[in-house]
Amino acid sequence: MITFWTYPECSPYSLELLTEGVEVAVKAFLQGPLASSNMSDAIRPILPTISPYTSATYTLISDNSLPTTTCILEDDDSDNAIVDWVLLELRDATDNTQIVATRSALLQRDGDVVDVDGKSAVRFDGLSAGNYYVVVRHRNHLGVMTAFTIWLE
Ligand SMILES: [Ca+2]
Repeated sequence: MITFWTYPECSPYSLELLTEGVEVAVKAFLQGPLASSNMSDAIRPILPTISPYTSATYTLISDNSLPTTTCILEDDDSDNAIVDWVLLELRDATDNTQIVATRSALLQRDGDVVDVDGKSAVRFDGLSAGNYYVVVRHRNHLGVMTAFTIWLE
């Protein structure tokens, strides 16, 4: 599978990787910052460039150390401005208590959960296509899990 990572606003480069993995396109809204149809990005200026989800308080299975950039966090792109970090978990299709993979990701004002480039669907490298439960967690909100498995590739 081919993955493109681009950071057009900050540092214009792209990197092509040949890796196996699955992508997750999730939409979520946090009740705290929710205002009408979008969320407030009021805390965006103070968000860290590294994930706040650490192994001290969360079960982290996959590489969780990918940082974003201050440029992405400073980008006031209306509906796509970053609201906060979230933690995505993929769980086993036959036992949803078993976490298969984790990734920190960014939440946009319009609810899109995106990768650390601020735009792309979140990618879990090294996983085979298949059915997974998808969980979205946030440090100040209750986590949510899909009611059924979702086919990811
Ligand atoms: Ca969006």
